[in-house]
Amino acid sequence: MKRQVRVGMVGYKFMGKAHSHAYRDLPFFFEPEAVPVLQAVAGRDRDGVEAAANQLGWASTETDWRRLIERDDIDLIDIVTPNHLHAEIAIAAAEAGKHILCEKPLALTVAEARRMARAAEQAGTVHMVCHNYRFAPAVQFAKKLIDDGRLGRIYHIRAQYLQDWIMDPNFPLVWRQRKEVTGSGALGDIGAHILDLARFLVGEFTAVTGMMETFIKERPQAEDDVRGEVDVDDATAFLARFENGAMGVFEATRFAGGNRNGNRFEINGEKGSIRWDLENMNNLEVYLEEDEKGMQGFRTIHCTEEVHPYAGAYWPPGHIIGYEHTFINLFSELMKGIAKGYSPSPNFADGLRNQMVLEGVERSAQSGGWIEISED
Ligand code: SOE
Repeated sequence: MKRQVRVGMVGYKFMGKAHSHAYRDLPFFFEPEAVPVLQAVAGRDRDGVEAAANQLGWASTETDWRRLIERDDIDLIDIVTPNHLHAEIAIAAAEAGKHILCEKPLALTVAEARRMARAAEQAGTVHMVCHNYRFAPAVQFAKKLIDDGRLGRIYHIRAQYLQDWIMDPNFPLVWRQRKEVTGSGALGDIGAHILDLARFLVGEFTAVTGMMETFIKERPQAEDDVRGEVDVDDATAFLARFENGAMGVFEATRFAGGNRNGNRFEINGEKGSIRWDLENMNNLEVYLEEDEKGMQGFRTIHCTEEVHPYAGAYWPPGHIIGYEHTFINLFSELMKGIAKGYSPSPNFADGLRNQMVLEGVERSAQSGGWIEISED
């Protein structure tokens, strides 16, 4: 009998559905060394969490997440709540000896992230942050090309995460729009993703300088129509320096009309360049200086072959996969880590480094200067 990992998930909305789907479909495509079991899902609203459990396939429900921490039939706590609850739940889970998967960004602040990372390390349990986009086969293949030296010295990364879901001034102050719940707006919610991709593909940040903007200053409250102040950024743009001397240009906004989920990057090196776009996620655009003069240009690599990481677990070449499969791929690594006793990257140490860059951009936007991102 394969080892089972009994999951207790806190939350059940958008990420709750993506995570539930990934746990359930993982064994279709991978021979996981540890098999996830949808043991319990927790949510404050009894009717809501019971309906979610029925739809998503969870064996039991709790209306207080603390019960999941107390239960000895739960091995892994999966945190898919709004950001302000991440630290309390993760630290309690670590202290109870549970493994932990936490949605991004890890925390509201560097101080919280540091406490979470320390608690997880002291517990000796497995911990990961759900930066799912690293696990698109094309992104993994980009990492292989870079690590194999195919691009040579890296000069540039320019990354954007463009959305447009709150351009209506009457869109209410949902939790992703309230600093006390989310920490920051576009910066921490979607900027965190492109920061993680930059750390994965280029390396560690050493300094940032940036700006943040809130275009619409007041919105209706989610529970009534009284307008409240918006205290988070609608958009951010910043520059970065990396340990390896590369330069970074980043932009994250929820006001790029027409871009529903435009998570994209281009990396330029001495020997070539690569480009990736989530909205075309199976493809990697590759340019190589070594190509014959007159025949040079970006070529499209369809990352659906055995040679492309994770792609071979799904369908024959050319049968593409989607957003939800990035979670399955990440979860295959999580199950491997739990079976073998290590925390695969991105783990809480990565989450802390990510939080340090986020906070650096916020401090720079206030001070106007460059902020050093030092070793923790
Ligand atoms: C924002 O709307 C959001 O849901 C992010 O919170 C997710 O992390 C991103 O993957 C999609 O957009």
